[in-house]
Amino acid sequence: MNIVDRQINYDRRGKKKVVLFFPTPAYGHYRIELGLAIAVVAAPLEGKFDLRLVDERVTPNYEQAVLNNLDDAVCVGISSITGYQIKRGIAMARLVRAMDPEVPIVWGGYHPSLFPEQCCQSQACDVVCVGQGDVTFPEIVESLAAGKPPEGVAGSVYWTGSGVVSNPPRPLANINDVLPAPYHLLDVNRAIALNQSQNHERIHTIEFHSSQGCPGKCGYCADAQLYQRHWTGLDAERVVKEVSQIVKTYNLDQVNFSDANFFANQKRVQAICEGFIREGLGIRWVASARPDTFHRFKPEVLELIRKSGCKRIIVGAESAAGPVLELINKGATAEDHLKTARVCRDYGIGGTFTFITGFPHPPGTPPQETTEDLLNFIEKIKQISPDIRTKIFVFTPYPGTPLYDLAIKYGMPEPGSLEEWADYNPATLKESVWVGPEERRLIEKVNGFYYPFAYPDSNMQMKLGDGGLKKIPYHVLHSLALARTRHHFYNLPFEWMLFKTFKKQTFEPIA
Ligand code: B12
Ligand code: SF4
Repeated sequence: MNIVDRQINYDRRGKKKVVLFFPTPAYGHYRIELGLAIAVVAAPLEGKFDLRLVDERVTPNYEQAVLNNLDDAVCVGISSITGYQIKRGIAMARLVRAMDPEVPIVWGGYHPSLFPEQCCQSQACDVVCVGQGDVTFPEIVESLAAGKPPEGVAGSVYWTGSGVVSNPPRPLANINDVLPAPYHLLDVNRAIALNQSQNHERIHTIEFHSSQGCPGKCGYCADAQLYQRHWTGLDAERVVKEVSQIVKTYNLDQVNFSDANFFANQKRVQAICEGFIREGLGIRWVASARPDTFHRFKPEVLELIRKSGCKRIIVGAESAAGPVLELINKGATAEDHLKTARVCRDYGIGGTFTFITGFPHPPGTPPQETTEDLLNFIEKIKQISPDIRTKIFVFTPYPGTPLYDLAIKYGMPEPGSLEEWADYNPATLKESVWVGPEERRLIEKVNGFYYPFAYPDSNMQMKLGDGGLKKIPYHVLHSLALARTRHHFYNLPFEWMLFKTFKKQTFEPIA
């Protein structure tokens, strides 16, 4: 079918349902992080429409949960980031089309926001909500319910039989004007239960989004494109109130902040921590921090961060080589990473430092930093505190970022349609020209096995602790792994092969 053949009907007068679908976001094994995006965009429609939120990972019979509601649907909304989530979104869109070709399909999220026109060229998508959806999506729905396409709805782009129409962009909304995320529209208890049964989580953990955007300009990060380097945070009191509510409602032990940069404003962080302590929340929390700012926090604030339950910060260190840090515009140095590691150690705050290998460089030239170089630097961090987790990722250039443009310049082929983007993700980019198969295997070994065993965190230490014959294998693996990481010798990894045969799951989740 080509684009003009669609049987879409934008006149949705008399329809009452709004169906929102959150496809599985990533290929491979990830813990379930709530699909907050579809809840946030649905919030202003509560009470006016019959809302059906479906998460592929969580909702039982998710296909039927979408398809059974099409007869009375104003539209079906689909959320997506670049890569695998598109694949799953397209699969659902095809089922929707086959069942009822008239229902408009609206896409939103990072990827459609970067390529709205290209998305609308696909049979899987009629309308794109560009950027924040909290105001734009309700306006799209109201327009359809009034019998019209989203003509004039700022921030929307839509297909018509004669081409794609792009409305003017919508200015960024202040996050404080946005309604609280309606967790009750998602099946939170089931997501928690699934994380416990599938991901071996012993505690109740869910996500909270307390700010948006980031003033940073890291060359690989998609955030700047969507939020234009503008950071806004929910007022501290609102964070404390809403977090307290979800903690009580879902009997939570831990809250993971999914903010791009939770620690952007020291005063706000201080007030949030004071609020958590005042309310006696007694939870653990985890959030992302920039390596150049966290170690500059005042000692009394760092103390409050620990006291209020901060179990771990996630630090995007990415590299330790000056030229690479410059290339990626990190705004931090290797010394910043080490200082942040010392602060974590001194204040009893856990840390996960993430690194990236395989940044683009001109064909025929050597990389400015190899995985071996990263491993040398990781050793320095482990010497500061063995409790700090580390993880190396293989670089994937994300569209809308300067490093993506560089990768294209150096010869990376560019996907040309929504369907082609569906196969673009780190797990399938095995042919990445900047990281060979040997290096990939090395990364797999150190991430999932050698570092967790060589430098056991508190979980692993429990297993290594005294008593019982069962501890013996852990002690043997620990000694072997320690010797290997110290001497960078990973050939003939017999213990790793053995481990992989018996244990399906790798150690050390990021949070
Ligand atoms: C939670 C999360 C995940 C989760 C779930 C992903 C998801 N789709 O939510 C998991 C752990 C699986 C994940 C994995 C990865 N992630 Co991630 N992740 C995030 C994170 C931290 C939070 C997303 C979130 O929940 N935000 C809260 C909601 C409310 O905001 P939102 O999603 O932006 O939604 C708003 C709009 O986009 C829009 N909207 C969104 N959906 C919809 C749907 C409709 C119908 C409408 C109308 C509007 C709409 O309205 C919402 C409200 O304004 C973001 C960073 C960030 N802080 O945003 C990165 C981010 C989304 N991840 C990213 C990346 C790169 C990854 C990984 C590749 C990382 C890695 N190295 O492994 C992997 C693998 C992904 C893959 N394709 O294979 C990038 C995405 C870049 C891109 N071009 O898509 C981000 C932006 C990080 C970054 N700054 O670069 N991630
Ligand atoms: S600090 Fe993090 S969120 Fe901010 S620009 Fe860099 S990678 Fe993106």
